[in-house]
Amino acid sequence: MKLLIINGPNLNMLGIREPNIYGRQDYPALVAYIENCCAAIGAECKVFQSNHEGAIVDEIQAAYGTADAIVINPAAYTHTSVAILDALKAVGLPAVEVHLSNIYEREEFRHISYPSLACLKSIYGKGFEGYREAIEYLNDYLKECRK
Ligand code: CA2
Repeated sequence: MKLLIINGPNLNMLGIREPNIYGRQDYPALVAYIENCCAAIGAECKVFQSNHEGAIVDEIQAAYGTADAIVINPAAYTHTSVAILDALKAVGLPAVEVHLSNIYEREEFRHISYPSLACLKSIYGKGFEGYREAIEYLNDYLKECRK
């Protein structure tokens, strides 16, 4: 399985502030965690982070024909981006949305997720562990599809 993992704006700042919401570990620790999860199930992965909506759209489009599935934490774009939703719909790859925090227990503006409309599943409030759950879910899902 070839997985594309996308992290949106400010996730590269993890560990610097708001440890009560996002934890104490930094972004390189998240990347190492994701790579270990993928290695454990024999999956290939590319981890991409950008602070720019268009760059995220470009990366989703580039996954068409090159990746089997997408894990995405669109960060703040979750709550605003129809462009990311449309890109996910356009490529039609199985996708899972992940959030470190429980967006439904936070400010009301975080309760809306546009990309979730193109995702098989949304995982939130589980910290780094949410990425493992997403990776394993997609691995099982693709195995089922290939039967
Ligand atoms: O809980 C999540 O994973 C979020 O996607 C994180 C986003 C937030 O806008 C979403 O509503 C939920 C924020 C990304 C990281 O922001 C930081 C803020 C302060 C310090 C470090 C990172």
